[in-house]
Amino acid sequence: MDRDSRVFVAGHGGLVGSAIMRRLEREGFTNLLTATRSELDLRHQAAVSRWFQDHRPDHVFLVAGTVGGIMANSTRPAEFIYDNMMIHGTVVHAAHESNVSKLLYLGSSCIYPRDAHQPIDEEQLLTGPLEPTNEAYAIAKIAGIKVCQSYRQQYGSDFISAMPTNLYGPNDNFDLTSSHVLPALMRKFHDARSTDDKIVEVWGTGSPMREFLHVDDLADACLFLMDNYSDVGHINVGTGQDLPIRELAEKIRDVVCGEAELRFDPSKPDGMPRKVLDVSKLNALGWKPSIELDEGIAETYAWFLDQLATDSQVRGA
Ligand code: GFB
Repeated sequence: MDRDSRVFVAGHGGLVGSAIMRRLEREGFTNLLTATRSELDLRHQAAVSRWFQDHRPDHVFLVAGTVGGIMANSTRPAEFIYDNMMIHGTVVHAAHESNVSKLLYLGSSCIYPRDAHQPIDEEQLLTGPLEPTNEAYAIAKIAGIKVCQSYRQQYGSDFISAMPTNLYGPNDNFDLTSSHVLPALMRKFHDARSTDDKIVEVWGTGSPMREFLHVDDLADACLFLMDNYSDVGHINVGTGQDLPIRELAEKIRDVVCGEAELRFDPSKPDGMPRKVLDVSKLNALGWKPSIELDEGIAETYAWFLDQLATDSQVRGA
């Protein structure tokens, strides 16, 4: 990407979009295009096509969508499938219509079968049934990959797909009903600091294994892929290392509220037993993450405290 390229970050206000914006600004990109939800409803094809005709982006990071943790996915499947299928379709189609030179579409590691062989390589897509707690979202994300591939196949569009593992970092959602595990536990331990019993409820059994990537590492990978990857197949983005939820909870406790006690609630869903990505394809291209989980947790909590102290603009807190 040239520094004067017109770059549209679809979803610039979210966890991922805001990290990509920070990175592009730091790299000296000057023609950054954004649209708030009230300016442009990405689910409406006519509006999206018109916006692309008016703004003429050269590069697009398609990182917009309705996202959430295990509970939001299980209880709001209609929103997850409708919003995401529409957004992926409208943006890719408009990018094709207005001759965007390259588009990067971001999916999720939940596209892989529940019983996938671990670590999960890219070839395991569509080889078995999906995890039921996020099936609707996963189907939309798989459709996004296929939309990009179909436009490449029929029109020669340079549209690529990256599948990140579970993400965390600044600008995450800390609302306990819709967030992912890492911000949820950070918030719960933070709240426990001001209670007498200091008990923190952890959903499920604590045994599911998860992999976590700092969103600044993901942003770095997205820029890297925009410049260095143009294949039809999707590519995994992660650390290749996972840990049980119990250990994650202990790590967060040690940073936020050392004296807190964990209480597991097995009536809440565990979800996928394990989903660690095989990242050898990305590593072979020369990319690796640089932020260790311990460092990332400490830094994210510092950001959370800073936000609370300054303007309280923490989603869900
Ligand atoms: O992060 P999370 O919601 O997403 O949950 P998934 C990960 C694990 O942490 C599950 C447990 O086993 C949860 O039961 N957990 C423990 C908690 N305490 C909590 C808590 O307070 N809040 C939350 N949210 N979880 C999502 C998918 O699955 O991952 C999406 O639903 C997407 O489709 C996303 O792919 C990345 O990893 O289970």
